[in-house]
Amino acid sequence: MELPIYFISDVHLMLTESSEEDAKRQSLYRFLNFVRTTRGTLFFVGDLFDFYFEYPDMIPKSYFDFYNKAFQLRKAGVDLRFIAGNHDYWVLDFMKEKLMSHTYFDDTTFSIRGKNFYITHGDGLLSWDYGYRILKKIIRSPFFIWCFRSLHPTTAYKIARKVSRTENHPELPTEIKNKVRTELKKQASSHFEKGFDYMVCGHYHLNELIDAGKGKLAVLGDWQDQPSYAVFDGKELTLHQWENDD
Ligand SMILES: [Mn+2]
Repeated sequence: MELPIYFISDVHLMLTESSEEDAKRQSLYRFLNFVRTTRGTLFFVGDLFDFYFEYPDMIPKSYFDFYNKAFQLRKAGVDLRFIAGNHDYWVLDFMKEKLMSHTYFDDTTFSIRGKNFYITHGDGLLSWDYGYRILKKIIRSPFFIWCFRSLHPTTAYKIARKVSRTENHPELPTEIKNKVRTELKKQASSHFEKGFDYMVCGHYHLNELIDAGKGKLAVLGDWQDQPSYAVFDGKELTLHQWENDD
């Protein structure tokens, strides 16, 4: 794996056009241009798309400009890695082989320059999230996927637009944020006890780099209104606000 290693998550590229979406994409593409100049590796740590469900012969057209941009990066030698999130788990060969160099359907780990990384999208991690873990099993099951794939794509995407609208998700209240942070720290500490130095996760949109005992936990932000990225330069993992502190 080539350095530097970048991590972004929860971009939630939308199926529907809007001025906010356009601004977000332009900001993302400026970031991708920047990554293109440094080369290295870029991890999309889940929920890159607000909804992505690929068919054997079809891909969603709303993301055409992103595909184009990502393809340019790959051609320029950037190693693109995709961790499937709860909004974009349903990828087939277009995403896995044409666009990304690696796709992960579960948590992944790697070691580089003596540092051990634990990477996860993070959905279903919270101890009280029982209902969600059951739902996760269902919507990732081959039978559910087979049923959904049997729907006409227009119908399938109509349902998905209703279910996965992230723009309506309010920011978490401070009290819940604190509870989530404490729980994630606990999870991270147990990984650090096993010898990991860094844990990177998405999903919770906290946009924070947290010291948790022997290691550091990056809970990435989203790209709705606080674009940020984490980067490992070979020495340490840092978190940056894109176009704010760069
Ligand atoms: Mn998520």
